[in-house]
Amino acid sequence: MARMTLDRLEAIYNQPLFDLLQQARAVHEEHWPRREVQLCTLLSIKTGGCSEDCSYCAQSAHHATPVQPEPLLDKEAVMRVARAARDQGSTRFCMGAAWKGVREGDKKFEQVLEIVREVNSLGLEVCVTLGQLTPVAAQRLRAAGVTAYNHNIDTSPEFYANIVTTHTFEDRLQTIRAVQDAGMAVCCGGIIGMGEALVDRLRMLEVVTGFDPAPESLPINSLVPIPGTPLENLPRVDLFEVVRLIATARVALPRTKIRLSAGRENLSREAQAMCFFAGANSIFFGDKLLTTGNTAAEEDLALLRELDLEPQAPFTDIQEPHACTREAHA
Ligand code: SAM
Ligand code: DTB
Ligand code: SF4
Repeated sequence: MARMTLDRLEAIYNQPLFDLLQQARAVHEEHWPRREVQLCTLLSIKTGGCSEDCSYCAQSAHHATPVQPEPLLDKEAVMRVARAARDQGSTRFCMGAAWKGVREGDKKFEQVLEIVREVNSLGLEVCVTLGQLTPVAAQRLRAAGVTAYNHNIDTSPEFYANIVTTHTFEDRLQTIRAVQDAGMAVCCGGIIGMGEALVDRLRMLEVVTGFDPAPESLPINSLVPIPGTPLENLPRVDLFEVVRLIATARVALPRTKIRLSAGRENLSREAQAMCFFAGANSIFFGDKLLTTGNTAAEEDLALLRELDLEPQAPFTDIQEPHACTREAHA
């Protein structure tokens, strides 16, 4: 699908809510198994002490947050979590590191490659988010078995400098291009509730709809205000704004998995049901995100049961990574 213009996105978003929901639901049912939700486990493999000043982030060294920096986890520690994730029903394992970026040859990067190879053997989709990548680093991650690389644009190009000054929006796009050129799927979304306007949220979607291929997944995070960050006192995003954005994303990106991400802990069961109806088909599963809490796993499973939804079944054949190819999205 071609890039959607801002005008078009506004027209979709601003429909009467039930019209928007009906449109999104129809698109969803055309492209996805109607009851399936992917469970993804998230693990911070290297926490805190990050050189970047992202104003929402608990892990930035620029803000005095409750997070204590920790070194890169060793492979066995990661594998224990990954095996438990698989046994609990997750089909995707996402590892995050609080780095500005990585390049080939770095000792830490080699350690991450080793971890990826091993996690890959478990039959899970493997996603990593390590900051900026060089083209060669991207190729090496792909060769090690990474399915998808998460690199969010987070907001509109216009608003970006209000939340980060240590790198640019264009830097983010450059890494995303390196990921695509290496043949990995792109996981790219953003955060709402950072003081941006509706137009920034839709401009973010506009940029993402212009990716070729379309992103394989789009995380929608609601800001989790972190004490000590410049955004610590911002109010919670209104549920209907979250739902409208999910529905608009579903219409604009029919084949992209939409992941209801940070901030889910603050959503009631009814609110989450609306998000699933609007097109969200993936969640982070497990009691912790990177540094903040998440809904308890048993609560999530109980909610899915009550809504007659099902966790995505384990893959029986993961030989081919689920990366989108340019052809598949032509
Ligand atoms: N350092 C890497 C990077 O910047 O891409 C990876 C880790 S970063 C924590 C991954 C994403 O988590 C961010 O792009 C942002 O969308 C989301 N995130 C981080 N802190 C958040 C918060 N307090 N509330 C909501 N989303 C958050
Ligand atoms: C994404 O978009 N959200 C996840 C994942 N990608 C890496 C991270 C959410 C982090 C929430 C704040 C925290 O736990 O520090
Ligand atoms: Fe946080 Fe990633 Fe920004 Fe570092 S680059 S401060 S880990 S969001």
